[in-house]
Amino acid sequence: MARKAAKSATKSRGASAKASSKAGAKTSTRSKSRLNDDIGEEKRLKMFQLQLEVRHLEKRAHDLFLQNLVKGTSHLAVGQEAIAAGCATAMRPNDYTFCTYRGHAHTMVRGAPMTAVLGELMGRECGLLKGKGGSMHLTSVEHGAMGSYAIIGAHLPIAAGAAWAAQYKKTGQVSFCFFGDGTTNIGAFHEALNMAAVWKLPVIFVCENNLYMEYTPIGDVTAVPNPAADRAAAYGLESILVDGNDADAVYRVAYAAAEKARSGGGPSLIEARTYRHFGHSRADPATYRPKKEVEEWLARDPIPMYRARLLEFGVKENVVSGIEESVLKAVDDATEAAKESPPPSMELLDTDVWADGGASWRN
Ligand SMILES: Cc1ncc(C[n+]2csc(CCOP(=O)(O)OP(=O)(O)O)c2C)c(N)n1
Ligand SMILES: [Mg+2]
Repeated sequence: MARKAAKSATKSRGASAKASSKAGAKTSTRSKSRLNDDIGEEKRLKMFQLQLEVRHLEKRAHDLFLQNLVKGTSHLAVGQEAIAAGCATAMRPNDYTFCTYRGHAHTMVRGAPMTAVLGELMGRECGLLKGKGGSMHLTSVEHGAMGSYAIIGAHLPIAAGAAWAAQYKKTGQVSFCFFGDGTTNIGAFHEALNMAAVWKLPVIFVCENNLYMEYTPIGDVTAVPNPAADRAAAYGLESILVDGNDADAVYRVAYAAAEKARSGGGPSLIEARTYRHFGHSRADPATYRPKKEVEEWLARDPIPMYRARLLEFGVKENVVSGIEESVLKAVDDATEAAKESPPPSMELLDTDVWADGGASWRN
């Protein structure tokens, strides 16, 4: 649970109330008040769908790899879906997302089409980057997904730069920057946080603490138990620690942080505790993790927990299973469409490689 921000996030919000009263017709009166709280039914169903989309697309990517249809490596976020879904639901369409090589989830939840994501993983022309980027570089500027960065910490100053541009132009945009626990031990993390705090930039740093940096437990190499939350005070920021397997909790802290950023209150640092179900990358069977630890976290799988909450709050079983079926069908359709797309043609070899380096963009 977030220590402080969740409190401010639970203030009533008109926009979601309107949407949820419409969707509330599907539920019993008894449960209505629980379902249609500050989050509301519509946003909850959206978060459920987003989590499922990420889960099934990533499992499909794994299957396609076993069939030798996905080239190169990939880093799955299976188990971490609630963070992407909760944050995306708190964002406005023109907000920015910066993420790491573990970025399929963060790119998809901004609206990048499934076929284009799977096509990119498979190196096909229909891919987001015409098949020339692959798993670790998913980008969709039109959806606000400003790139997946494979150099640890590299994107934190870039996300702060985008926030500075938004502040300067007074656009009201917020920059969301996702990274892992291991990243908190690298210089760029501290440099970006310091600058962002000094300049009160509208940037939200989200540390997805999945307890491991590659094969090393973060606790073995870090002086404090909560690698991001315990360091926030060094930059004059409040300590925000949230259950990263609970989409509602993530949504609340992300929404509060975005409101604060948009109103000139400066950056936030959110630490979301979670766990990856697979190894670091597909080359890693993850045998270094204690069996009990794995079992405890699998029992806290964000998706079954969220499904149970929806039913408990009064959403009908057929509504929930309808979403599940439609997501599976969408992943099947996207897989077939991506398979039908050819590899990039030779003519594409030198397109989108250089930015227009001329005076047009400098001025
Ligand atoms: C500057 C730099 N150093 C080392 C690496 C190698 N490397 C790739 S992933 C990784 C671990 C990162 O762990 P974390 O930040 O917790 O992210 P997670 O993979 O758990 O999402 C490392 C050290 C790198 N990519 N960049
Ligand atoms: Mg990690």
